[in-house]
Parts: sequence; C-alpha cells; structure tokens
Amino acid sequence: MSGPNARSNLGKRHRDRVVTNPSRSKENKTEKEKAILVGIATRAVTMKLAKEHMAELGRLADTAGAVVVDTAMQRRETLDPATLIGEGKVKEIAAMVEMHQADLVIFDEDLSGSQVKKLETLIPCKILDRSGIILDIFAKHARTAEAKVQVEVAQLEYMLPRLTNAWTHLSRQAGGVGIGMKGPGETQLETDKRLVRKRIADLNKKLEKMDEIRAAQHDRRLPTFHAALVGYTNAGKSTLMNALTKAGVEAADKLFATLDPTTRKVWLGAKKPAVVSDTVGFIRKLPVGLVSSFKSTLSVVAQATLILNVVDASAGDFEEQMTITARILAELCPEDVPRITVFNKIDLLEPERLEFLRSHHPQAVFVSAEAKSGLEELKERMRQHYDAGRFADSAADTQHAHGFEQGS
Ligand SMILES: Nc1nc2c(ncn2[C@@H]2O[C@H](COP(=O)(O)OP(=O)(O)OP(=O)(O)O)[C@@H](O)[C@H]2O)c(=O)[nH]1
Ligand SMILES: [Mg+2]
Repeated sequence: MSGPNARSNLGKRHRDRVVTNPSRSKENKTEKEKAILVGIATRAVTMKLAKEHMAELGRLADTAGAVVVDTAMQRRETLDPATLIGEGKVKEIAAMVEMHQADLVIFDEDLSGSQVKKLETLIPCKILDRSGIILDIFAKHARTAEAKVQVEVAQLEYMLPRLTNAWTHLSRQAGGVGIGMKGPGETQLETDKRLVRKRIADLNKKLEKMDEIRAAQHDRRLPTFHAALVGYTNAGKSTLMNALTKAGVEAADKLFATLDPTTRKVWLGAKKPAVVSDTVGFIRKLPVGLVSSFKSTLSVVAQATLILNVVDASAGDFEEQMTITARILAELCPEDVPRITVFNKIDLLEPERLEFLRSHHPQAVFVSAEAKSGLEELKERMRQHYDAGRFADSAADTQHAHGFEQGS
C-alpha cells in the first residue's frame, strides 16, 4: 500500500525544510541555514510594530535552526498581489541572497501558493512564510503521539493550497500507486491533493479517538479547582508553573518550549487543593490549522475554572500580545470563565514603568516568576476565586488533586 509511505514522506518533506539543506549539509553537517527576513509596514501595521514583528520572526528562525544574515523592510500602502513586495524589492532581495549565499527567505506576511511559486522563480532560494516556520518549530518540538498527529494535520492543511505541479509526485514517491488510485482524467496534482485530503481525514479520526480516551480520563479525575496558565509564547507560563507548584517543567528562552499541557497540584491553603495546567503559548498569525488541531490538547483551557492570563510585562509589544491572546482564548473557552491577568517579569521593569502598569491595570497581579515575587498575592487572588466558587464545600477532595501529581 502506498498510503503510509506517502504519509511519512509528506510529513518529512515539510519538517526537513528549514533545518536541512541537502547541498550544504554534505559540505558541513553542522552548518546552519542562512536566512533573510522580509517585513512589511502597512497602513494597519506601523513601522515600529513591523520591527517588533521582525524581531519575533528572527527568534522564530533561530528556534527553527536557521541563522539570520540580513533583513529587508518595506513600507507599502497595498500589498502586491503577485509578490507582496513588488518587483523592485524582489530584485533587491535576490541580490542580498546572492551576496550572503542565503538558503532561505522568510516573509513575515503569509504567502499564497502562487506567490511562493512566483517568488521562487525570481529569488534563487527557498521561500517560506511565518506560518511555515511556526509549523516547522511545532514539528520539531512535538513529543507526544498526540502532539505529533496534531502538528501533521496542521502541516498538511498548510501544504494543501500550496501544492503545485512543481512538487515531485507524492504518489510516485510513495512507491507506486495501486490500480484505481488515480481517478479517470485526474491530473497528478489532483491525485496529490486527494492523497493529502485523505491523510488529513484519517489523522482527524485518529485525533478523535485520542480525544475520547482523554475525555474518559478527565471524567475519572475531575479536578476540584482548575486554573489554566495561558498567554503569549515566552511570557513565562512554565516558569510560573514551576514557581507555583515545583513542577520542574521545561522553561526556556525559546518560542514554543511547551507543546503539551502539564497539570500539577497546588495548595491554596489548608484543605484547599487545586490544580494548575501549563499550556502551549500563543503567537500572532498562529496558523489556523494549529489552533484547531490543538483544540483537544487545549481542552484543559476549555475546562478550566480559572484562567491565569500570563503577560510578559517587559515585552515592547505586550499590548498586542494581550490582544492576540484574548482573540485565541475567545475560541477556546467560554467568556464567563473568570480570569486573572498576571503581569510577569516585573524584575525587568523600571519602577516608574511598573507603577504606570499598575495604575492602568488595577485588577491585574504583578509577579516575577523567576525572582519568585508577587506569588503570595497571586495565590491569595486564586484563593478568593476558590472561596467564591463551589469548591469550598468540596475542599477535602484531595483524592482528585492527587491524581494529577504525576502530571497528565
Ligand atoms: N527576567 C525574568 N525572566 C523570566 C521570568 N519568567 C520567565 N522568564 C524567562 O522567560 C523565558 C521564557 O520562560 P518560559 O517559562 O519558558 O515561558 P513560556 O510562557 O512557558 O514559553 P512557551 O512554552 O515557549 O510558550 C525563560 O528564559 C525564562 O527564564 C521572570 O519573571 N523574569
Ligand atoms: Mg512553556
């Protein structure tokens, strides 16, 4: 059967895009791919904001295993339908690629299949966009079987509209297509698309099964009081989780360090057991497929009794990060679930800046997960929600909370 082979080829092709370059890796296996970043300021996105986005794109490229050798910014009123940036800028970038011997050009804006195709004829290297890089990172960081399947679905959904005749034939790669695999009058591209769609459908079925198993587990260990840490990637959710619960989860100065949720017990007071979950971070232009395929993993957010919205107070664009988080959160959980905004990394702020933030966000809690300051106030606020809810009555329900001690 060609199916499974086609599947692994599809996933592998995509996963390998950023981290390996066959011609280079032959010369020097440890050499990183050289990337040039392209950003666009528009009427909606100021140059200042576009630069923040570029800094973030640089971190994404770095996390994906590339080294940024140059950047190109452009201010445009309207995006060019064929190339986004217009002919002149394309030539400029092609020259930069020649000069640096770059391997890839990464656009901060999303590119359509035809735009990628056009750009690849004009610029002599691989062309990627932000979503493509994010998907590569997710693929690299996926550890559990479920995360791997979720990422593959998102990759295939991303790839589908970008499939062109230039792709080597998937079915042939898969070791020959059986009789009847190609419908009458179907072009190779149509066959490829059909294979991808079928693979997506199969994987979604697999995810549904995994979801059922999870739901059954959830029923057994329904938490007493469940707080979910959510927020922009690198905001410090895992560090805060560790500070609150001594969970020992990975916290790192890289984007998307966490993909799978971890849940641990925390005591909010004598006979006040609660559980806290750490979740995958959000980011601007998170590929749509990723949000939907991670929905089941993010069910810890949907089922939370309290949302702890962690914000990196030291980030220059923290307000935009809050807006993006709010938008994604709206897709994941009911509006009436109580929320606490937790401004983190206050150790990095000037005192005046901290005062300014406090006065503008009087309901928020201010902490430094790293310096372990403000944690008692945060716990006190969590305790207030606990006492206000129906949890006070079932406070002795430690059995359930114990079920989470080993993580989930
Ligand atoms: N200075 C300072 N750094 C912090 C603080 N909290 C977290 N960090 C650092 O910020 C970086 C990201 O922290 P994580 O806890 O991994 O962030 P996260 O939100 O879990 O990130 P993802 O899992 O990638 O979405 C790490 O280098 C942390 O050491 C803080 O209060 N102060
Ligand atoms: Mg994390």
